[in-house]
Amino acid sequence: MSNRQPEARSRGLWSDLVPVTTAAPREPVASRGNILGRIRFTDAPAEAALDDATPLLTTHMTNEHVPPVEEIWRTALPVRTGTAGDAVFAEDGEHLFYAVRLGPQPVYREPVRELYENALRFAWDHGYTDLVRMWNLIGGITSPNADGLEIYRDFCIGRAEAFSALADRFPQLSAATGIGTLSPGVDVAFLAAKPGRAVHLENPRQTPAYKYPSQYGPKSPSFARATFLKDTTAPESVTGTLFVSGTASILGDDTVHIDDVALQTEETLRNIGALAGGDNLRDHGLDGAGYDVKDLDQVKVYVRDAEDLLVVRSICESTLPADTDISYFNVAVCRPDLLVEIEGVCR
Ligand code: 3EB
Repeated sequence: MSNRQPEARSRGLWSDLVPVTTAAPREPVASRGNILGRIRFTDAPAEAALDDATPLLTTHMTNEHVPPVEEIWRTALPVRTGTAGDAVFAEDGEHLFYAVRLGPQPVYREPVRELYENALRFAWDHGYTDLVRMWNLIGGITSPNADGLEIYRDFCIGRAEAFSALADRFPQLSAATGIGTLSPGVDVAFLAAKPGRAVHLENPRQTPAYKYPSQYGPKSPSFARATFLKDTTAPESVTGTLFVSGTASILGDDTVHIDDVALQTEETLRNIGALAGGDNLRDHGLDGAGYDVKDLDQVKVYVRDAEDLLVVRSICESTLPADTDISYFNVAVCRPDLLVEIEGVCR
């Protein structure tokens, strides 16, 4: 459990990854605050629901190889929660957490378009006009849908259609994760903020995902490589939180180090270092900010093959400080040749 978070934040958002136990988790002092939303990574999916009066998304992402964990997003501000159709949400006047589960579908395109349009309209209508972080947890991600199209590609079409329908309101894409789960269906959660604090970043080592060539699917994935959320809207402010998207062993648009999980893990960590480094932040107008890969915390590491868990873990543990909060998952990645994907948060 990381102790690196300051105790009080006036406008920030922070998260913890805590083990799921039958007893209520003991909360570290640094984690006091109000819960905005939770994502429970466990052994079966469930409808998004208000649980203990807070939004809870439950996704099937643990098996016998990894323990269940809960990601808890907190804020210092008072929170209002509610439901919107099948979705659950919480807002604190500065940030919105929204989560919804879409059950198994023969073809995902149309229901995903509808889910994303509803979600984006909800955020807009409540004044949370800047997307900050999206998670797309996709069952059977590299398996075919009822038409024979890979489910990730099918999903990407519906998501792209929603962003295109709402392009006047959401012209910018935020940090995201697109990753496999262990049950059919799609679990979506996102964080959004009031206008003026979010800056979206690309990676100098990677082609922007929205410009991927069509060999990876009829519609390119709709996400940025990272989003920096400034602590305040003051223009001179360069303090904030960097939300690092799911990052893989991709250079340009090519998967590199096919069949070599150790090299894929090291390349992924180099990609994160280049993305979060001071040069890249300066290139995106964030002068004075910048991180090292060692600053990555609340890390989620997705490993396709269970037999690779040990080697990935040993590389992550030797690269990141001992007090880093890291959780591992044994799930498929969105390209069959990607063996590992890593995401996290830098402050
Ligand atoms: C990649 O770089 C790896 O579709 O939302 C990473 C992060 C990936 C987000 C998404 C996909 C997504 O293309 C896959």
